[in-house]
Amino acid sequence: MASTSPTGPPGPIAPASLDTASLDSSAGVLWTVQPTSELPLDWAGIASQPCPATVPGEVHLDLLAAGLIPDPFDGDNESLLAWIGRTGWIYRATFEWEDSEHTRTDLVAEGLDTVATITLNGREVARTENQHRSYRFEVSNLLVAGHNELEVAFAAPVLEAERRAVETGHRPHLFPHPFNAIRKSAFSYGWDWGPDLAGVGIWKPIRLESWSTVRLAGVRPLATFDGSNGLLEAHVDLEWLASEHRSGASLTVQVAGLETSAEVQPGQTSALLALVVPDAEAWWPRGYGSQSLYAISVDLKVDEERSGGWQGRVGFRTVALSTKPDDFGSEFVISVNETPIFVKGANWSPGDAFLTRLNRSSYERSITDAVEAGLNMIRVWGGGIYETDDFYDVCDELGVMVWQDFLLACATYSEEEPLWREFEAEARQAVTRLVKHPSLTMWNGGNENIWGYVEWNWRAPLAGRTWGDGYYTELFPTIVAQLDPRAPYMPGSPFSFAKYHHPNDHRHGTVHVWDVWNFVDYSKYRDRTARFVSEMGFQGPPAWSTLTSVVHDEPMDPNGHQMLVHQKAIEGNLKLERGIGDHLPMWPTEPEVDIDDWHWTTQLNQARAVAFGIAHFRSHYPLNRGTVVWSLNDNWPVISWAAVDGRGIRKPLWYALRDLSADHFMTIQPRSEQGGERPTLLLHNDSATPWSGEVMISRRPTVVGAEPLAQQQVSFDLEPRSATAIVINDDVLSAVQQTQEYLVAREDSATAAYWFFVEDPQLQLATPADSLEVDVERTGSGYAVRVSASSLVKDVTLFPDRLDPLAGVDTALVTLDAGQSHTFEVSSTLADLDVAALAQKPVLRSVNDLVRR
Ligand code: BMA
Repeated sequence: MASTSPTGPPGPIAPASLDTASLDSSAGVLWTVQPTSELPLDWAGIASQPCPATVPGEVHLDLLAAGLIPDPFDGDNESLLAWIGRTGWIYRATFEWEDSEHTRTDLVAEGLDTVATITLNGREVARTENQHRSYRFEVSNLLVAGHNELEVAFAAPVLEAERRAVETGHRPHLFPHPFNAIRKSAFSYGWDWGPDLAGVGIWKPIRLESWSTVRLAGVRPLATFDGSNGLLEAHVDLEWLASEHRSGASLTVQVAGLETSAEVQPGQTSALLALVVPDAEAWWPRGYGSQSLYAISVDLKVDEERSGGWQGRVGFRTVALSTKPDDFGSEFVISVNETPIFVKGANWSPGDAFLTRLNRSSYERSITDAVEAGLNMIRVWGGGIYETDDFYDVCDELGVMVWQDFLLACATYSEEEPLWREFEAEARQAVTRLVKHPSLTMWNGGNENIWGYVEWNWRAPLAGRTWGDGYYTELFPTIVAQLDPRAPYMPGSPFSFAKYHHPNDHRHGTVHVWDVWNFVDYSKYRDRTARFVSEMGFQGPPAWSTLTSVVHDEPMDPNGHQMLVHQKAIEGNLKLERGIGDHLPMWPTEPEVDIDDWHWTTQLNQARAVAFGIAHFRSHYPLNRGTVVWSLNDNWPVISWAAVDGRGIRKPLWYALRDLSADHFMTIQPRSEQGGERPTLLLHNDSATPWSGEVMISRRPTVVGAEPLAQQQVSFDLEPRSATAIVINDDVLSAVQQTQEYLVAREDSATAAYWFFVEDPQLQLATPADSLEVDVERTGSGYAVRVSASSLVKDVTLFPDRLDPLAGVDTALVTLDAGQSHTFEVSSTLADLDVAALAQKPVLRSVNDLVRR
């Protein structure tokens, strides 16, 4: 059997003198996949034979492409197809090989999912057991001139996880499958938003690499910034062929037109080349400066002949994380280039249950969703994967900071072998591969594992067995300190950074706020002034067109069978209902409950709940330094916490996030004063320039009359990155009829802030027929829908996807005072969209159409 290479992943290394033969399908190699275990009777006749396969790819997608299985996302096909994860599969390919001029040939597999036995020409090459690693095996002596046969046999992923869980001893985890016993992404076994479709596949490129004498085995460029100069340290790893290293080699690094070289001795396996780039432009997160990126290349020469090369990109910047104690607890302040950043972030899980469908353009779309919502950070959550370089490239270019979890989530983990060595190997590879990305700002030990250990009754069933602490406090910090010393590391999320404090104590470090959603009303967000929220969120259904593309219950019902297949949270739809609480009229059209009202109300309530929380947290800036909402995206069509649904349609929550992330932000929040609480206007200027202006605070009638009942004009002058509170005058605050009056604060550059004295079910609102005029016009790119209000209309939102699933709209949740109007720009390529339908329910919605009087 060949041995693994001592050094890291193959990475983007494309040496000139190295012969590379891709074994991917795109290179013309024909692959098949076939079960190796007995299939359930229903499927034996259908899927037992070899089926054409795609590499990189996944077995579900191969069976789907061959027409052997239905779409796993549709209806209840998820459970129909559960046998795929209980089946072993073998991928086979034949390829032609001509003897290479080089001494050595390696088989390089960038990703195998997961427990695999690789065989070449009938002889075992290696066994692997980690989806998150890449592999290199010498196969020089196994290859033959002419016809070669390569096989990769995968163990059934569900059975293999179960078998390993028994072997390692019971380790508590959330959700049914013991994903914590195997190094395969946790979400693939199903999550509270994701389907249980664990499969297998050669999920990343696979190839043969032939080389002689010496090989560039890894390049780890560490780039920092000293205030004016860029500092580059290129750590280079080399692999030598023992028989051939009689002469040395030379290495050259180039960046920004500068160059440095070093001679390396025969057999020398590492080298460090450093360069200073004078007056470099720093890389900044968006909103703080530009995203300057510098091309870097590394060349390896032996006897004056180029023998290898590496190209990449770096950005010069520093990152620091302060968790120092203060009068309120422990702060959590991230600084880039010594500038504290206010974080407006979203959690990220893989964008498709089938990872190999993701590519640079799908990443661009999703990260653009974050950027256009005004976000500046994405947290790559520990139940997913280390994303491809495309993902981090896009973040580098768009200035989105990445908080990267190591891949552990919601579970305890064995610290014994084989897991310890697998974690070590995958973490080393991940840090080595990702270190070049300036967007990669922080490393985090894992998701909710420390919190779970402390609070979720895991200790008794663990019976003293290891639970993962060694990874968070020993292994990962050591690896980050060695390989990416310029990036902060934290042991977990949530985490308190304070001895003897509960890891989810909101006064210290990071907090995950999950009592709201699971147990209590969203008004409880105001019970804490968290220092930094790394998770909080609320569910809502996907767009109607997305939902009905996979749920075909007749009639559509929140508790229909297929609907519940697409709702994975424990008692999810009950929590949706409970979460509406007193905030919105509950199912207004009783007794004929209307699924359209359910859909609008639950989507609206999702946006409202999250907005309520984030506005509160942000109003406590600078005590609070940011919120990372759960979550940005979905991996299939599902009722979930995501702001953008599984078909890429922005839910109302997305539009709310955009308002909440604006540089100029206003909110009215209760602030205590003697004897009670007083609505107070808070302004936060999260921009690099001063914000001066005038804000008009008015008390207005909801229905009768268009004139303000009281007004207060205030001038303000806010420094960059600063906040202020404006006391609202008594006469403005004192509503005569709380059910018929409200406050609104308006300023030219900010979204208006509102204060209602009662919840919507008590609020007097005119019906849309009595309050809203709608005009629709065809435009070059679709339709303009102009709405004009004659009295208060709350949260006007358009759902053009109901008429054209590919349609989009620029704005949502627009509240209009009497006399105001707004134009929605609908993008649609359909020339014959039903224009009348655009102007009414269920496409055009508002709170007013939920209130019946
Ligand atoms: C947290 C996350 C995820 C989960 C979410 C919603 O626990 O870390 O595991 O999907 O809450 O329940």
